[in-house]
Amino acid sequence: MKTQVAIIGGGPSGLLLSQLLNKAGVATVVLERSSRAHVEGRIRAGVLETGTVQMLHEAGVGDRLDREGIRHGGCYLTDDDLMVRINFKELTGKQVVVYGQTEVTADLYNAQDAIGATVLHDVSDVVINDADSDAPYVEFTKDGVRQRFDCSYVAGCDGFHGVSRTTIPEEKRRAFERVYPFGWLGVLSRTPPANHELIYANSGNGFALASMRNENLSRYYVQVPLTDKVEDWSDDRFWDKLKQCLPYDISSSMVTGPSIEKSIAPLRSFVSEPLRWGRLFLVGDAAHIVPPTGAKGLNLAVSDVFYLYQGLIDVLQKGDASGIDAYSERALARIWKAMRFSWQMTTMLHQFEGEDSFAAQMRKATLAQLSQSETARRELAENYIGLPY
Ligand code: FAS
Ligand code: PHB
Repeated sequence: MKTQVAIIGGGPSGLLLSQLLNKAGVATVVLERSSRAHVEGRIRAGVLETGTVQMLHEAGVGDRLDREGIRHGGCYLTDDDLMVRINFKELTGKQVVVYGQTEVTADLYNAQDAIGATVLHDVSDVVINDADSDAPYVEFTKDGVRQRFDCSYVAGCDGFHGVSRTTIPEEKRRAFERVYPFGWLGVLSRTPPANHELIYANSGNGFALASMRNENLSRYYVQVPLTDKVEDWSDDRFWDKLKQCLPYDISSSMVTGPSIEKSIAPLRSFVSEPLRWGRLFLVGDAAHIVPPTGAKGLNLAVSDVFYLYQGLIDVLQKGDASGIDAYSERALARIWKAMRFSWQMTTMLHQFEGEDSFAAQMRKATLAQLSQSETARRELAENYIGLPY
């Protein structure tokens, strides 16, 4: 079987790339390890940058987002009871949209159905062959049958644990990593959000995040040691911890309820360079991971797609390879800025085990600086709403 672009991974980056390429007349196949139900059931990111909203509209999946997405003109950072509002609209003229990655994925799948795109689920043993030649091909097993697609290019959209990154010979790759000594315990509950805008809380009891999906679906996180397991955390224990981290004005009035989802995600900062090897391109989490403190993970995957998709169209339809030749350098320039912001937000808001009193004072001083300096708030706002592509 032949296609023009073989896309490994049917998460948001793979689906968005497939949608944009197919809309331009480029043939693709998406090879996804999991079932569609499993992919659509994942609960992950919640905040979309302006650029992401624009890209989803360009892909033709912006209608429900416009109807159901919640526009946020700001967010709060807190230090115990000190609440600092970062007014995105006033400081940057822009805002973000709260719309879960779950919904983005569902919209992309429905759009792929509508154009008859080829998305194969439950594939296994994907192997990318001859990526450094002019005739790459991918092999995989589907329904017990070993199959092959010959293609012109391969997009590795298969996340941190996929096969694409490690298809690039180790000696051709450079990895940069910081693993944080804590994770986020996340809870979804059918309760009204504790606040109308997100709260990133730094407190003597650790970090917490109060987010949402809609006016009756709240998403919360608390910092937990990496050794903790979900079964260690009853709902009551979670709500007690969350309330210890949030400002009293918020915790004293918030509505709690049974969790409908509870999971622990580890935090790491990671980049693998370069993003290209021959005719293989790495996209999204296959190339980089950010701690979710800066709400950048999904949004970076989308900007990678922005930098790659037009280049693939140009080389396949006009023979112009300048876009794909520039992809790695252009995408990495934005990736590293988002990496820095996510690392800064994480170190600014979390307690590190064994840290000395000086570190705690630095966190307090950073929050105090934000509360007193419009310049400091503008720098944070510019990064949070998303740096230009
Ligand atoms: P994804 O990991 O979403 O998709 C990769 C796809 O490839 C998956 O469907 C996988 O099944 C498939 N795959 C893997 N190996 C394969 C193989 N060998 N063959 C075929 N298919 C294969 N970001 C935020 O901004 N905010 C958050 O709060 C947040 N929370 C997160 C929580 C968790 C537990 C995780 C893991 C990530 C979180 N992220 C968050 C980041 C997340 O949203 C990613 O940035 C986003 O999913 C990136 O999309 P993709 O690059 O498409 O990768
Ligand atoms: C979420 O709503 O899941 C969310 C929001 C902002 C973040 C991380 C997660 O920074």
